Amino acid sequence: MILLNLNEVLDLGGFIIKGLITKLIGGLYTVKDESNISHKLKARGKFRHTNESPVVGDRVIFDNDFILEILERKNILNRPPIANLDQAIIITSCKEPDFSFNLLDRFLLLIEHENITPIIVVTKTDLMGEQELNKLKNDLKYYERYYKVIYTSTVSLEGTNEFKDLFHNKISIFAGQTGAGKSSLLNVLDNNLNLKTNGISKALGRGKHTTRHSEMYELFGGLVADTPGFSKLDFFDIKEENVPDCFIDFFELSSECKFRGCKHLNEPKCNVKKQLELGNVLPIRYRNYKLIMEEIRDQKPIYRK
Ligand SMILES: Nc1nc2c(ncn2[C@@H]2O[C@H](COP(=O)(O)OP(=O)(O)O)[C@@H](O)[C@H]2O)c(=O)[nH]1
Ligand SMILES: [Mg+2]
Ligand SMILES: [Zn+2]
Repeated sequence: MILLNLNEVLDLGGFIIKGLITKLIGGLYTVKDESNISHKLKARGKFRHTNESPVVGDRVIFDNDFILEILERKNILNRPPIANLDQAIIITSCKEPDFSFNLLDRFLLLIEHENITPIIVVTKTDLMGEQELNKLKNDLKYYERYYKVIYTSTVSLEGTNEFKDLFHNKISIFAGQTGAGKSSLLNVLDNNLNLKTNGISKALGRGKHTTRHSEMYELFGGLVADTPGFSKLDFFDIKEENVPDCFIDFFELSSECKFRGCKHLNEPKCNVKKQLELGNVLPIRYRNYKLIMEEIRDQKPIYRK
């Protein structure tokens, strides 16, 4: 990536300015400059010859027609491609689809691996009976030691006030399974957004291609990207040896493991396994960790261009 000293660039003339990509659709970028004016631009041809095409969230240098340079990225999520994220809002539903700790732990791994702060949102609380919901909340207390957890419903409107202060000056992504309620929640948080939801698009006969392009919306003083839903959560970009530190509860406990680099599987005097036996680690969390470690060990490399 070519890094430019912005002051030098601005000295070159008045036509070159700095902005943030907020939308990409069919090769056409929307870039907002520092006065919040939108520009419709294409990427300069040279990006085609590198693997570094500009993506939504990139801060870029541009002229009247083209994006010229990408400024240094803080991080990048590959699928969907979004750069410079401050936080990821993991949307998981109580029902339809059923709550899954496995899915939650998979999302947490992917997000922690990119050094993005996760926030856990449990949607559709109206669809779960009181007893079942209380049990779920009790299990999720374990996660609350490390992460913010919010319970919401677009029907009862539970929890929707808790979002007001979350987005200010931040770039956030709504991540979660298709149908978990991402777009619906965004619509409730800001009725001007009018995002398509599954229910509505089905009624229009458009099937499930609800959120195709990448776009960020202004919400409570920040920018939020809705995503098409990750139906395939794979770990091809993650190395087995990096997984233990991405489980932040295990990372905290690992200072008391006998071996440095302990994978918390078969090593003797492992503090994670000890705390699991003592009931201080959520069993389903450890089970998911083992499944993910096995999956990453067994996965075949895939070939990308
Ligand atoms: N009962 C109930 N249904 C919801 C809630 N949130 C979303 N839904 C429904 O769940 C379906 C999928 O929602 P959508 O926002 O499109 O999910 P997305 O794919 O994650 O964006 C739609 O039919 C919504 O009406 C909720 O809080 N309660
Ligand atoms: Mg959606
Ligand atoms: Zn260990």
